[in-house]
Amino acid sequence: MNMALRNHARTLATSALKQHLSKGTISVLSARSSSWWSHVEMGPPDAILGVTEAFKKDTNPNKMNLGVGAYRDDDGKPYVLPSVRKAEDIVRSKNLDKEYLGITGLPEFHKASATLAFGENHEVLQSKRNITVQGISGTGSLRIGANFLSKFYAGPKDVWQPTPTWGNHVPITKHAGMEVKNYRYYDPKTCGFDAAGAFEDISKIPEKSIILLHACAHNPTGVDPKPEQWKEMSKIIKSRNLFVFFDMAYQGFASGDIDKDAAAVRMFVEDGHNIALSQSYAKNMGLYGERVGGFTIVCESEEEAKRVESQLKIIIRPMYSNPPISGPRIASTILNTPELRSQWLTEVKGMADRIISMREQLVANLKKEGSTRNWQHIIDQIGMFCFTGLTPDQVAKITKDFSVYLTKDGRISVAGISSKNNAYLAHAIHEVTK
Ligand code: PGU
Repeated sequence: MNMALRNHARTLATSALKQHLSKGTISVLSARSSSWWSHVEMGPPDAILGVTEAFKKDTNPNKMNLGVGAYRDDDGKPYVLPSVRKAEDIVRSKNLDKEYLGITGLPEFHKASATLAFGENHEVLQSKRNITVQGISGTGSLRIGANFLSKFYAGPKDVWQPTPTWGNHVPITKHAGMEVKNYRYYDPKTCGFDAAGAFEDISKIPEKSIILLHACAHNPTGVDPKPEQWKEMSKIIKSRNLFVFFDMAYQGFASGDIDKDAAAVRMFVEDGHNIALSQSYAKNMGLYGERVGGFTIVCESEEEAKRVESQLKIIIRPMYSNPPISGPRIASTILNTPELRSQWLTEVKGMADRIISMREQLVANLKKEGSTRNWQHIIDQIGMFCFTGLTPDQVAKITKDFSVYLTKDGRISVAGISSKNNAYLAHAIHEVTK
């Protein structure tokens, strides 16, 4: 309804109301005619998912969506892993029912997910001091964790997050009733990890606060600490007695090796941190829309884990009662069937390798375009994303002139590039940066 029409309707409604008032016949109906939601303002589009909405409207045949972190094959098509297809066939052949799961999800998924994170026969698993519940992918798992911490954490309820971090970390934390604080992480001068800045900031975080760490393939920067830098962080974090919450949304995507990518998580547990951990199977199994994830708390003992579990159930029950059943059946079939598991590992490596080769090609193509800028960070950064260093103006220009869509912070999802449009992207980047 346009403004004039709306005003006219309002005038009519007001005069009708006046008539009713004068006749003393005011009815419930006229009270209903005013809107409940007139005060609701139009919100901004989501910083990441909003890019896809804009992309879909573009009619340029050369358009590229490098906004959302979703893997594409070399034809630019969404990729369903063959191991996932096989697992689906196995699940279907069992003719299982679709009864509700328990509040914490599928039991065989819990163990498989925790084993993927910590490694086979890990002490934590053997002493049963972890509680792992199924979450609605990474986001839902983070949210379970945030709600639990908000309710039970005894220290300061500030969650210290890297600058920058995945955009959704902020509202997840705030909606759970906690505050966000930041520590230095990324150095725009080197397009790399600001180790000195991070160490200094972390060493000043008030004792017993909560710190959020990206386990691998940091989003949005693609910059991870080296093993010795992780070790130093673990030491500083221990000395401040901070509670560590790991977000592991890309296990396997950084190096192509699930064990290597879990090294930081395992090192922290080894160093005596009783961590919280969120896992997502969106990327490494390509189960995006199936919403498969896990949330774990490593406790002091089995008995403590039982108590924590009871409270996690109380948190989950009024949110969504119990989680979906199809996705975790697929994931646990892959993880618990040796041949399928090794097929999956090969496929994960294939995805990671294709991303790495897109990085190398992009840098080579930028050189071919005649760009004299230093693009080495495109190769050095890892995982799904590259923090290009494009300014917001350059991002606006590349989208307007070339229909290349990315987030305003200059992040590109390298997984969205193919060998067919790599040169086109290099050309576009060169045109807006030369
Ligand atoms: N944690 C991090 C660090 C992430 O990057 C993402 C996804 C998630 C958690 C949650 O993913 P789930 O799908 O809930 O498992 N980030 C992607 C996907 C789009 C989005 O923002 O949700 C991204 O493009 O940043």
